Amino acid sequence: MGQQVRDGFVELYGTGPEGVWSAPGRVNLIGEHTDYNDGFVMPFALPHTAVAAVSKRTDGVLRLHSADVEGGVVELRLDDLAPETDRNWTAYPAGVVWALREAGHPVTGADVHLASTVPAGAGLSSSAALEVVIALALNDLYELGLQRWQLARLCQRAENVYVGAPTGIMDQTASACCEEGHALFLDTRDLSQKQIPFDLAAEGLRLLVVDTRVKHAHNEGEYGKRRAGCEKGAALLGVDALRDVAYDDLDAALARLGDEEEIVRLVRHIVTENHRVERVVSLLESGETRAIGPVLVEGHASLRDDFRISCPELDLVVDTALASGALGARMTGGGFGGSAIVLAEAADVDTITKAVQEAFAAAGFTAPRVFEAVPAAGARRLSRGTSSR
Ligand code: GAF
Repeated sequence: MGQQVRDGFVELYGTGPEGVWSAPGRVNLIGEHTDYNDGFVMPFALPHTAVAAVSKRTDGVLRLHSADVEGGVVELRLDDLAPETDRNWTAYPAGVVWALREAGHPVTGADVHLASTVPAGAGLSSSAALEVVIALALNDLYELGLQRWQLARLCQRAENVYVGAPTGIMDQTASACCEEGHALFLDTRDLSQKQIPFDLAAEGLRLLVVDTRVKHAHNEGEYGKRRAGCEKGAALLGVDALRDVAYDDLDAALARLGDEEEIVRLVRHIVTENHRVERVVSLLESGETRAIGPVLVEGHASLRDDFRISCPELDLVVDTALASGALGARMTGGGFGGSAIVLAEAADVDTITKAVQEAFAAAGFTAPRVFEAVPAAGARRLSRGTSSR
C-alpha cells in the first residue's frame, strides 16, 4: 500500500513526499480498561495499518487528505488548532501536530496523504494508528529525537485533549512499540515493556478476530463513566490508582467499599483483570498457550457482568465460539460493540467461523467480519524521498 499512498500524494500535491510511514491497529489479548488504572495490558499489532505519505512545510499550514474519506484536501492553519473544535477524522492527525507544538516541538507544517486498512469503529485502534503514523513521520522529518513511548504519550494527549476522548495509553503504545511475532506486555504505570513471543501457528493454533460491525466510540460517555467510576474507587480505597489494590487483598478492599455496588463491580474487574494479564504472561512464558483460553473466557465474563461493556453481538460470538470448540474467546478493546477474539485449534477454525456466521444470521444481526490475526510489526518508515518504495 506504501506505493499507492505515495502515488496518491504525488497526484494531490504535484510532487513526491519526503517519506512514507505505516502504523498498525491492534488487538488486545488481555488487560481491558486497566490502562487508565495504571495497570497491565497485552496487545499485539495487526497487519492492518494506517499508511501516510508526508512532507514538511515551513508556512504554518497543515494539509490533510485521506483516500478513505469523501472530500478533498483539508487545509488547516497550525495557529488555529484548538482542542475539541474538530469532530472529523482530521482531528486525529491535527491533534498530534497540536500536541507536538504544545510540547514545544518546532513543527511548522506538513502535507499529508493517508490511507488505512484498519477497520474504523471495530475496536481495533484505527484512530491510534492514524495518530501514531503522523507522530512517527513528523518525529523523523523534523528530527525531534523522540522515543516510541514519548510519541505514544503525545498521541494519547492528542486523543484526550484535542479529540476529547478520555482513553488510556494502550492503543498508541501498541501501535508504536509492538513487534512482529510478539505480544506486548506493558505496564502502563511506567510504560516498561516486555515482548512476549506469540507464535500461535507454530503450535497449531489460530486467533480469530470477529468484528461484530457494531460501531463504538470512546467519546460517547460510557467509557468516561467507567473511567470516572474507577477513579472514585481508587479515591475511596485511598490508593493512587486501582493498580495499587493487590489481588490478594481484593476481598478486604471490596468490603471497605460497603454498599457502593457499582464501584465494587468496577474495582473487582480491574483487580482481577490485572491478575489475568499476569497469569497469561506466565502461561505463555512457560509454553502453556492453550491454557490461556479459560483466562480469556473469565476476562469476558468480568467485562460483561462486572464492567458491563459487552453487548449481545459480542456475547453471541463468545458463546457460539466456545460451544463450537474454541479454547477461549472474549471481547477486545473498549467495548459497546467492536470486535471479539477467539483462540482455537487450527483444525476448528472453519467450524467456528461458520457457527458464528450462522448464529448472527439467525439472530438477525449484520454479518460479522472474521479474519485471522497474526502478530505484526509496529509503526515504521516504509520509504524515504520520492523515488524509493
Ligand atoms: C480503548 C482505549 F483507547 C484504550 O485506552 C483502553 O482503555 C481500551 O479501550 C480498553 O482496554 O481501546
